[in-house]
Amino acid sequence: MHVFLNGKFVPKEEASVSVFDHGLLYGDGIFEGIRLYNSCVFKLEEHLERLELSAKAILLDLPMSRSELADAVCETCRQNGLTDGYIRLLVTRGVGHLGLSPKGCETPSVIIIADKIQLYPKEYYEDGLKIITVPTRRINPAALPPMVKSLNYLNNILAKIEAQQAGYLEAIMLNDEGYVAECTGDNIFLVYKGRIITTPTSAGALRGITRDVAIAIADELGLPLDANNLTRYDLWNADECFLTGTAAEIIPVVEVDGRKVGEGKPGPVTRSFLEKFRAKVSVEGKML
Ligand code: PXG
Repeated sequence: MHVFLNGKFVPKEEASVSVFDHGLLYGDGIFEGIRLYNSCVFKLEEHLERLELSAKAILLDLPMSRSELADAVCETCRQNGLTDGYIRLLVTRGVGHLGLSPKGCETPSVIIIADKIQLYPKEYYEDGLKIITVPTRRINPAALPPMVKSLNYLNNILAKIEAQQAGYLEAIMLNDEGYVAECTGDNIFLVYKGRIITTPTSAGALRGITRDVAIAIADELGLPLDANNLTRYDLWNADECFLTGTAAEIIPVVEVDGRKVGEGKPGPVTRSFLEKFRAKVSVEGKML
């Protein structure tokens, strides 16, 4: 495997960064997780746009233009002979001094890794996922906007560990007010009486690229969609529930906090979202 590292393709074993990189020292940097389906980089423009917005939010000047980044992403896939896979694009603050200030960091590092992806096991797409609310709250937007896809994922990792300790694969994170924010690496949707509802970014949800795709699918299916504050009660009493994310795609949820969602199996609306999603992945993006 070859990794794109600051303009060069280097073998995996030699792809290393300095211990003085603020990405390592402080989690100071940003990233995108992108999928490659059938030689199509799904929603590449949208991912690069979000990367630019994250960069602006943390006052980081991207050292490459959008088209240079797009070319580098595609070339990394080609160099590794991939037609399907997962792409991790990272931009760190770069090498600097010990100390929080990014002033001494002269050039951000750009890293692109393209590899095979480990999905949730197939049975979860057929039988659905059981999830649980965890004690760790989603970080307050006034502390660090959850819209920024930063390299600092400890908040989500703690929630993931709590879910795993309880024997679950995924966690629901609430915000400071007790409303549902999102899951650790996925957005959440519910279906209630023919309406589709997801949580608003103001509640602490990332503006997920897959979330936007699901919003477009709701429109195509002619289903009304709202981004509203949701409580745990709303999830417990939903007809259907599903998660969206680059890694998970669209995955049905059949149990929340020990309460069966709907019939306790993936519902027809979720299935139609998944079907529409699968039809989009190898066409709505940039071909290699
Ligand atoms: N919320 C959070 C907090 C995320 O990190 C999503 C929602 C879904 O967004 P997209 O754009 O992917 O639809 C994410 C992104 C992984 C992994 O390896 C997944 C994400 C981030 C980091 C790692 O599973 N998901």
